[in-house]
Formats: sequence, structure tokens, C-alpha cells
Amino acid sequence: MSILALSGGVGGAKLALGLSRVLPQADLTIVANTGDDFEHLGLSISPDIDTLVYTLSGLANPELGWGRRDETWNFMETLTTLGGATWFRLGDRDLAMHVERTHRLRAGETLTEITDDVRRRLGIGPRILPMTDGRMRTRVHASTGWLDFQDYFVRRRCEPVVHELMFEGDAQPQPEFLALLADPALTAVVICPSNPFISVEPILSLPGVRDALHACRAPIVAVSPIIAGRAVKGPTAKMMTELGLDPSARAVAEWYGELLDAYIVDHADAADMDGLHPRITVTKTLMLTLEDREALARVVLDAAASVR
Ligand code: FO1
Repeated sequence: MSILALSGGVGGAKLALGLSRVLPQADLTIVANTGDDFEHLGLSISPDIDTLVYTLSGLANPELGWGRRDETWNFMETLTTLGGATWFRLGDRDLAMHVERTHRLRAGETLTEITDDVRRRLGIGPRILPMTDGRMRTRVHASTGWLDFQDYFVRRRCEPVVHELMFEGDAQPQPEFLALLADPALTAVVICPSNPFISVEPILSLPGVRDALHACRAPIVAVSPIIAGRAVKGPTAKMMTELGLDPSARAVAEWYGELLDAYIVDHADAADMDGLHPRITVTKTLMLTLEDREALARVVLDAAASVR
């Protein structure tokens, strides 16, 4: 069995963890959104890769969903006394990841090589692939003008009204990612319950990815990131409203359109699914416990098997 999961943000990492626990580790490859990446304090930061790495290694901060557990903040406290930028919080342990990644990138290593070495060092079985080793950055056209992603998401706490998103860069998809999509042995593609616009669309917007997904023989299954009109975490529902979409599980399925073979929604949204293209599976999609993550992963894999 060979499963490819597309993931960004905290929700995506939760399902990726569930998949990693119900599959043989070598059967799972996770493609991480890198549209959130940015340079900050001279460091190259890849939040969605790190959220996956920390979540799959058990190092993630359970309260925040990002960064590390058991963190200390001496660097941030000291930076404040020096007048440095502290709006993007970097814990002392997390800082080592950014310093080492920056050092290796400058030494000529690719983000793929660095990420693969880190996941091995942290004992993570599944492969984690950046969506690209090139530069592709999410930009947000808000009421206040064009913003870099983390400026919108963290510094301004997603408060500006979003009119448009843009994925800026000339990046090509990570080659192993494209090769997997063309691999006849691929069993399923899982679109995790990530924000469709800021976590999944950057991946789909890379040249050739949509075509490769449409040509892919494996079923494509998505999990709704919306439950009863609300996002589990983050600005998905607010963003949908601002982009003129109904903040509903149905509207997310309509947004993905013909791409999906199957769609997993929560019981709260089951009545709103008539006439949609993908085969609908209704289950509990809120993942509060590890068992929830594993159970949802099994439902996703069963849904893929039923449309294969
Ligand atoms: N999110 C916040 O809301 N505030 C932060 O200070 C913050 C710091 C941070 C540091 C490292 C990292 O990997 C992620 C961090 N995040 C923070 C989350 C990050 O902005 C988001 O996880 C993604 O960019 C969107 O999913």
C-alpha cells in the first residue's frame, strides 16, 4: 500500500499522525505546504514542515499545535530587551531547528534533504516531502493591501479582511511528489483537513500538480476542515466568508470540485451533502484524542478503498 497525504497546518498534522499510526510507516508519504515559509530574524522558517515533524515525533506543543512541548523562551525574552521582533514566537528548542535549517540551506542542501535527515534523526517513519524545493510564497490581498502570509496570520492574527490570495514564485513541484502521483502502485491521495486556501491550494497551484492529480489512478479523498459551519482551528470559515463562499463543508467540496473521489464529513454536516460529485462518508471528524486521529485515518483509508 502507498498513501500520499497533502498537509498543512495543525489539522493536517493531526490526521497525518493518525495515518502514520494505522499504516506501515514506509507506506506513507506526506507532502507539506511550504507557502507559509518565510525569512525572519535571518532564519529560514518552514512552519508546516515543523508542525508535521514535531507532531509525528511527539515533540509538538499540545496546547499551541505549533512549536515544541517543554519549551523555554529565554531567546525571546532576551530579544525583547534588544528591541528585536518578537511577534513570531520562537522557543529556545524550536530555535535550533531554524538555525540548523538555515545553515544547511546556505551550505547548498535542499529543503527535501534537510527535512529527510531531520525526520530520520527524530525517529519519524513516514517520508515528509516539501511541496517544492523552490520558492513559492502565499501572499494575502487584504483590506490593508498585500501582506506576507505570517504577517497576516500571526502578526495581524488573521484580522484583516481577505480579498484574494496569491502564490508567488516560480517553483516546480518536488520531483518525488510528482513521481508518486504517477506511480501505479499509489493506493490513495489524502487531502488532510487543512485550510483549503492557505494549506492545500499552494500545493495544487504548483505547475503540473492539478493535471497530475486528475491523471492519477489512485482515488483522491479529502476530509472536511469545517464542522457545522466552523473551522476546528484557524481562519478557514472567516476566510471563506470573505472570499464570498458559504463557510460550510459542502462549499469546501464544491471548491475542490471534480478532483475528489470521496469526501469525509462530520455528522453535523451530513444533511447538506445531496448531489455532490464525490462519494460522501459521514463520521466524527473532530480529532481530540490520539484514538480519534487513528479512527479518522481508518475511515479515510476505507473510503479510498471503496471508490478504488
Ligand atoms: N503561530 C502563531 O499564531 N503565533 C506564533 O507566534 C507562531 C510561531 C511559530 C513558530 C514556529 C512555527 O513552526 C510555527 C509558528 N506559528 C505561530 C504557527 C504558524 O504561523 C502556522 O502554523 C502556519 O504558518 C499556518 O499553519
